[in-house]
Amino acid sequence: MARAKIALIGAGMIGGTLAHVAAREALGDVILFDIAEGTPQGKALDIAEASAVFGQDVALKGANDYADIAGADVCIVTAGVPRKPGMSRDDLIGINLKVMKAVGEGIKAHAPDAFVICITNPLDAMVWALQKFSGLPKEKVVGMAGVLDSARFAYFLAEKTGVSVQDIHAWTLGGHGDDMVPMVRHSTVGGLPLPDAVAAGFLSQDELDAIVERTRKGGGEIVALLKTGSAFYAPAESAIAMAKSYLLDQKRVLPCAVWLSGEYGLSDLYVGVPALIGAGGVEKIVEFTTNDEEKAMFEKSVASVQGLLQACKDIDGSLA
Ligand code: A3D
Repeated sequence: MARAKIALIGAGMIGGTLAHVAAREALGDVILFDIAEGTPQGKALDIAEASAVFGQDVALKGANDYADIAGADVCIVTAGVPRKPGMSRDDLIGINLKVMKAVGEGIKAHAPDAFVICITNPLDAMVWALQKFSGLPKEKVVGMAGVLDSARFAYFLAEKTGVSVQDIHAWTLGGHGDDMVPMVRHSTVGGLPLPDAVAAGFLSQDELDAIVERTRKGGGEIVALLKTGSAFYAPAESAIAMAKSYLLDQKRVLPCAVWLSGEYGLSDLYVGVPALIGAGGVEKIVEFTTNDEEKAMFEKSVASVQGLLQACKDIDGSLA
């Protein structure tokens, strides 16, 4: 059987890491596409040479022409600019919206059957714009943010409680911004919902509150440390988990930015909720029950996303 074809649109920090992980895991042949000449070719050749060490038979190619993504099964989009210290994700909207238009048109022309995962920020608005510009079916265009935000939440919980990350299930919902909603009642340590884990002495309420706050600002913490860009290892791993669920029809339930049409009482926008990803793309959306406090936090986060969508419509009238 032919190997899957994975097109990575954007060959920067996340794009290069995606190529490395996809090749090591032999998920498929990799096309690294970028407007910068030499970067995708150099990274593809470097990883191809590494494949002789890690021993996987996959092909890697760098490209500056969209024709090279033809027939891709999966496209992962990181094209655009990341934030620097002092910037919010929303500051990127003007530049990255134009990039989404070019990328959307490229995918529409050359890889219309692909499952598309957007990572470019501000995420919930960029994935919405990418779906509109590409015209691909809504269940085949998703945004990666929740897997990353939930991974940060899970890691901080593991670090504090001393429980293996494998036995922690953490969930964040809402938009990918500082008002995202870490779902304390739905997240578990060793099977115990977090309020029960506090009662059982795994961590104190103050420690849990601090972890929730650190999760919300987790992206900014890395930006402040790196100074030259934003996180790339964990974002790449997160998108690979989503791509794998699609390619291998794993039907994992992962928090992703997906198109809502009535779920959670919302329509016509992308926002982070648990979604079942299989060979059909987004096959099901899981609706968590929310109490009044969670509902209010979710609504605040959704209002931020709606503000970003309005900003996109103001910049590009074709989106209105
Ligand atoms: P970076 O290393 O700058 O790579 C971006 C690449 O995009 C560069 O190689 C550019 O040359 C390329 N590029 C720019 N314009 C185009 C274009 N029109 N067509 C093709 N390629 C183009 O950034 P990065 O990889 O660190 O981050 C990429 C994006 O992901 C940024 O927008 C980040 O803000 C975002 N990001 C999102 C998350 C989420 O959880 C959603 C996490 C971390 C980063």
